[in-house]
Amino acid sequence: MNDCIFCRIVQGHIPAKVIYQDEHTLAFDDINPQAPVHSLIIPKRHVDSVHELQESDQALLGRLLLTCNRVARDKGLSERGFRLVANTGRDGGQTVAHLHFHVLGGRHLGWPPG
Ligand code: DGP
Repeated sequence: MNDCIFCRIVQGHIPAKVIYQDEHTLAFDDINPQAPVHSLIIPKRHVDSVHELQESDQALLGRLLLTCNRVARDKGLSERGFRLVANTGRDGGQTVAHLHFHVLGGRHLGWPPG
């Protein structure tokens, strides 16, 4: 998708601070961090959101969560913990229509979210 910001990051057309990538996933730091650690984990293939995931995406979803875990570990969050967020749709606060998990950590995170 040419008009998708995250597809353009996957293609290398928009710069990003890439932390990790494999065949199917890409992890990079959020441009507008909300915590000392704030990274985004995305599938390289365009999927709009969690809502569009299919049965056939089971392996991709597993890979995405493992990449989240790897990023949290590499960012030093294993001991104190972290939060995974997948904002979905308008009420969920999703602003970029390319499936992504936020990995947030490095400070105590309040609950409930706003
Ligand atoms: P969400 O609101 O859940 O859709 O989160 C989208 C996030 O994407 C938001 O925290 C800001 C981040 N973001 C938007 N554009 C860019 C970009 O061009 N580069 C990077 N690194 N992050 C971006």
